[in-house]
Amino acid sequence: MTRTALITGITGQDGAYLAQLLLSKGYRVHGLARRSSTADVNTMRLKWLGIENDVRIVDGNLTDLSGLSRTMRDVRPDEVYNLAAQSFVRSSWQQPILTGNVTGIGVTNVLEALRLEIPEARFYQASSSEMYGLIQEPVQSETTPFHPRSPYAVAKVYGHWITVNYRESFGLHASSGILFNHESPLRGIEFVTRKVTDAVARIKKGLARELRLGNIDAKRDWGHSRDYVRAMWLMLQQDQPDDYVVATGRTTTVRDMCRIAFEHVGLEMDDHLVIDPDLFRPAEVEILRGNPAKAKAKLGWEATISLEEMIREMVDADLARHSTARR
Ligand code: NAP
Ligand code: G4F
Repeated sequence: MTRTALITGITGQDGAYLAQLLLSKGYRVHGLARRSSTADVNTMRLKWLGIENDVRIVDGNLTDLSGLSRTMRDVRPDEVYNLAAQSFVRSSWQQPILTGNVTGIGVTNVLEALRLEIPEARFYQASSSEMYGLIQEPVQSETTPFHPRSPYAVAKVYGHWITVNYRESFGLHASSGILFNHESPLRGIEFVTRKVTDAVARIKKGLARELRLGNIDAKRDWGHSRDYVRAMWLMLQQDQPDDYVVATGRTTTVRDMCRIAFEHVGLEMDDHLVIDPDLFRPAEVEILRGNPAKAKAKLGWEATISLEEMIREMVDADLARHSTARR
């Protein structure tokens, strides 16, 4: 039997890689996408992976329960992956209410639509290591208490607990992946890794001279999106729903990640890096480091792509983009 999946946020980084993974496993893939006047740009990531004609896009928004219910009824997915969110931490101070409505309450909208229309379907929620915020343990696991530090993280804590609550209240097969930072050549340009690799490529090509960053002492546990979407799928193949940390277990400063990118093209980071106080955040998550032991033991999941390999892949992709882009 061909299985059917619905991915909210299919136009985002993870949505694109997850769609590619599910298609390779023979799934019929539907993706919820919000209507946009720039639909051609919106599907840029699916085009990059060469799968834009293999998925069916459904119009919808996480804030619109009636549309979500209709979609569940029409598509009748076996698996629902809720990846849609206002996902940029910095924007969440500028748009706290929108972030709460989409990243928080939006999860309840998807769960309600699922519970009322297709309660037998399996559900994945994209939880985040940002929920640990002001960390309560040096290495964070599924049992580490949360202390969110941004409106985004507060909304994700809500989304996480409503997922647990629907599992416990209604017996839904609802799992939550607490994913640490993961990146790729398809990462949005506003996030720090892609901002760095894009700037390095432009500097190398003579299109720019400097890179402006905020807090380069912050540390993150960075993995690759291609590895992390595999963990999402594995969670929904288990007999029992559960929560899992997905991480590499290694933490690196923004400064050292940046140095890897500059070194790859033979440039000196200190010749180009400028610290801009305006890019510091009202409250910072200084350090994250995850313990993926449960994912390894129960899902057989492990990260396979190192930070160095990933940053080099991203720089090469940005160099290629700037070779073909019009100046
Ligand atoms: P992303 O590239 O920013 O993608 C977000 C997706 O959500 C996009 O497809 C976006 O559509 C969609 N979206 C935003 N608002 C929406 C709304 N109101 N209704 C419907 N769709 C909406 O994020 P990502 O990196 O792929 O991350 C996927 C999920 O994992 C997110 O929930 C994120 O918060 C979470 N997460 C990410 C990481 C990470 O390091 N990447 C780590 C932990 C958790 P448009 O294309 O129209 O903007
Ligand atoms: O790349 P970032 O914007 O990612 P952040 O805030 O860690 O959030 C990402 O990962 C979360 C998982 O932990 C996801 F839930 C979330 O959706 C998103 O995908 O920033 C990383 C670090 C921060 O400490 C930030 O202050 O880099 C620091 N940074 C320093 N200069 C910068 C910059 N970040 C950005 N985006 N831009 C800068 O110029």
